[in-house]
Amino acid sequence: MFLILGDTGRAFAQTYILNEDFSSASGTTPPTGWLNSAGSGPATDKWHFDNPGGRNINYPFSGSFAIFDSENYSSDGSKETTTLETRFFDASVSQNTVLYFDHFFAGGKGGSGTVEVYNGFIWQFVASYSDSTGNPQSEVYNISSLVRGATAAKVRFRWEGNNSYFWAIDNIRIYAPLPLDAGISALDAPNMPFKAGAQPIQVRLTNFGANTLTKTTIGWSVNNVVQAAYNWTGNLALGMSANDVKIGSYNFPTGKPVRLKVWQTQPNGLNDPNGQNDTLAVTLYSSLCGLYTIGGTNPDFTSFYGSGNGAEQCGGDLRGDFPRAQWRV
Ligand SMILES: [Ca+2]
Ligand SMILES: [Ca+2]
Repeated sequence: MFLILGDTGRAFAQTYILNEDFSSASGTTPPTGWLNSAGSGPATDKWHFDNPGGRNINYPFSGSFAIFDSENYSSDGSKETTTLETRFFDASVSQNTVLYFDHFFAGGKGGSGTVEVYNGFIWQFVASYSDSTGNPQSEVYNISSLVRGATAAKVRFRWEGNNSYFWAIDNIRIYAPLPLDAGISALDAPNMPFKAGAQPIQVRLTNFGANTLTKTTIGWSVNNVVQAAYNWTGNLALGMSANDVKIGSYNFPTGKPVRLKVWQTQPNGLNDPNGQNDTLAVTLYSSLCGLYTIGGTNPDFTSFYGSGNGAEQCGGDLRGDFPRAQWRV
C-alpha cells in the first residue's frame, strides 16, 4: 500500500566477504563461481535470474535477482530439488560472520526453502521456510559457529516442491560485522489498514554488531515533531532482534498522512559507528471514513492517488471535478 520505507537497516559499513546483487547473472547462468543445479529433478528445474514469471517484488530487490518459479516453468508434475550455491568464500578473515539476504518465499503449497552453510567438510542447517514471508523481508543470521576458521566456505539455497509457487532471493551478503552496530529494522505496529485514534508504536530493534547489545535509546518523531525517547534495555546477541518494542503511542487523525521516523542512538552508551541502519521512516494513514477534499485550496489531499489509501475500509464515492473534488467514504 502506501508504506514508504526509508533507510531500513541496509548496512554498508561492514567488511564484505561476499556481496551479490546478481547484476552479472542472466537466464539460468549464475554469477562466476556459483552453481545452479537441478538436482534429481528435470534439467530445466533451475534457478532463473531473468524473472520469467514477471513476479513483482518490492525494494530492496532491484535489477536481476535469483528466483525458482515452479508455478511458471515447472508445473510438469515432477518433484523439484533445485539448489543455488555461492562461490567459495574465506570465512577465516574474522571471528564473526554474518549472512544477510532479502527474499520473498511464496509458500503454502507444499514448497520449502532451506538455507545451509558449508564449512569445508559438511553442510549445516541455518534456516528453512515454508510459509509466505513478507514481500520481501530481510534475514540476518549469525553463522560464525558454522563457518569459523573455514577458508573455503559456501552457502546454498535449496528449493524442494512440486509446482509450489516460488522463492526469490536478492542482495546476498556475507560480512564481518562491526563490534558495535545496532539499528531499527522494522515497524511492527501499527500495520495498515488501522483505525484512527490512539495506536501503540512498536518497532523491531536489531543487533547487527558482534558485541552483545544491552541498551540503546530509541528516539522518534511524528511529522517532524520529536516525541519522548524510549530507553531500551535487554540482551541481544549478534543477529538477534527484539520485536514489538513499544516506544509510545500516537493519536492518529482520520485518514491524514502521518510521517513517522524512528531511530536508535548510543547503543551500549557509545556512538554507533554505522548510521546506515539506525533509522526507519514511514508514512502511515489510518483508514478513511468521512468527507475529504482533493486538490484546490486547502485540500485534505493534493491528489486522488494519495487519498485512496484506507478508503476500502468504508467504501468510497468520488464526487466533483478535478482539480478540486470531494470523496465520501
Ligand atoms: Ca539484484
Ligand atoms: Ca547502526
